[in-house]
Amino acid sequence: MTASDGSDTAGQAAPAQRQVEALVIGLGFAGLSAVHQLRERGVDVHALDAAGGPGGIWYWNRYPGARCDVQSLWYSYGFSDELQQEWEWSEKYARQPEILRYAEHVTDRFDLRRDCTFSTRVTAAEFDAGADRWEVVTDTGTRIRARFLVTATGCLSSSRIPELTNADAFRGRTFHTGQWPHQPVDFTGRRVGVIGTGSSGIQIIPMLAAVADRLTVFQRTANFSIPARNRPYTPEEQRSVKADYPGIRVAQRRSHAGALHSGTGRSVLDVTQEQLAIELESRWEAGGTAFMGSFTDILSDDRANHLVAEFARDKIRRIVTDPETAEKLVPRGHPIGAKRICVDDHYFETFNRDNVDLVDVNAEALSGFTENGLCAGSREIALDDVVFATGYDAMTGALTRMGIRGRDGLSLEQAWRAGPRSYLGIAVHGFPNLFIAAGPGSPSVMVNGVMAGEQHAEWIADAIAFLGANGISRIEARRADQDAWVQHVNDVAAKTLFPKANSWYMGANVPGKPRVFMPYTGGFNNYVDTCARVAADGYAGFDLSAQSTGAAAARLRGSR
Ligand code: NA7
Repeated sequence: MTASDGSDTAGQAAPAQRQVEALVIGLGFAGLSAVHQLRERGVDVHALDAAGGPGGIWYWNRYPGARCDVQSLWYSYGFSDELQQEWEWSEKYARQPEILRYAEHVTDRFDLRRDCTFSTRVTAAEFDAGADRWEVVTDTGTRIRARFLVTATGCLSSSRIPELTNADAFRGRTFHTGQWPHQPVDFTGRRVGVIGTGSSGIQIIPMLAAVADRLTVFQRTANFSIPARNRPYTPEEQRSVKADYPGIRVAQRRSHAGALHSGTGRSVLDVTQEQLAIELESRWEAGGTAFMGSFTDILSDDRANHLVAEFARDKIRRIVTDPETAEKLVPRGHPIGAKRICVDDHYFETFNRDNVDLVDVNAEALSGFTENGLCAGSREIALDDVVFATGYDAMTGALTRMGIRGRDGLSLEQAWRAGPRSYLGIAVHGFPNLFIAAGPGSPSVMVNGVMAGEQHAEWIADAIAFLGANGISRIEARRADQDAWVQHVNDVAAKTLFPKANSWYMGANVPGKPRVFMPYTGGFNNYVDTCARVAADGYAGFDLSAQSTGAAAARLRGSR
């Protein structure tokens, strides 16, 4: 087991046979928070993670240039005022090592490690309907029986490497951004290829270009990206946020995406061309995703979106000096923001370097490896290293690969064959006592990830504590309420431009994956309210029962 500094990390060895009230799978921000919240409520909890330490996505994504695109002072936990007061973020958009240090700090500060087992992957989880318990098996041979299963396996944790022929023949090195080695990798003087121009590609490409002899970028879809304009936080900025942190956390939960960007509150179509240009220019200069929050209808009106997209396209044409390369880099065919907007540090400028080439794989298809590199169209491109920045089987991949079987032997993979269906993104009909943190059907990837994870962890911990206190051994989402929620998720997505792009939000990046828009776009604020209402109504939309007679549940419902 290796930590960010290369040293071993300690966690508890999971006993070969164990029984707990709640088993948490995954120790990224949602899982860490779930362990803490459950423990605070007196629930006997244990947690597992396939990684050698905590941090989830920030444990795995150690590639050069990896950093967050949400402001650090917002991308952090609010459950402990001492924690948020004592932790100092160095930069507006923290780098991966700093975020990983934060995750490790939280793990140690709240003594979570004693309930965590690392380097252990769940290979099967079956619901024992006779006992109202999950029977979980891991790759280390451990078996754990748990009343409640809490998956916190991340939306972007199941990495994808496209099938390219002859991969075994390649004599160079290959990497995936989401499975980066723990020790620094030296690319100095090498011929490097990067496949993929999503957020990860856009972050790593400038870093590699600075050291490689030649960098060849293989692009399938040109992406919109806003300059990050990252910088150190000033002591004054830190002080002013810390002085009002509790208020800021409330405001984050009252916001659409868990961030506090203020927009103009106006439609793109209600302002003059000049006003539009001034507003977008100032946001482009300020940097970051606040650009997308400038007007109310960028993600809901085609005409509004087109005007903003044209502004961003024009920027690319101005930055990139070779017109042919610029045209290749200009995104077409999807609305700006409908694929996740990227935030960069001199990405487009990188293509002005003499040592950088851009290959459009639509024009020159990537057919496979040779001993010496990659074949694109009719040519062989000699490479020493190939970096896959090719993304993830997002949102469902980690869940459907875990061998989860609910009531009547139904596998989650089967249940979601036509696309994920859930109640609130938290629970699935047919899978009693399973809680999913940041699941499909919840705001998850549309929201500041720490906030989304923390809110789910709290809600799930409250639910489990409530069930325990009331002698309820089984909770299951009702089919009708799940259907209504799925319909609502689809309805709100249909009012946006998101479904118009072939994005990983839609499952479009994985061949054969059903095209379903997976996250909830109705706003974090509305979602938080809905979850609170469901809990206040005695977990409306769920069937609750006690193992032996159901009497406890009947008593409980009667008392409300
Ligand atoms: P993304 O955003 O899924 O990007 C993956 C990129 O890889 C994207 O440009 C893909 O093109 C490209 N890709 C995938 N498969 C291929 C093949 N077979 N050939 C060529 N190019 C390919 O993943 P990231 O890791 O960058 O970002 C994921 C999220 O992590 C990000 O949104 C942040 O939230 C953090 P495509 O667009 O599918 O045509």
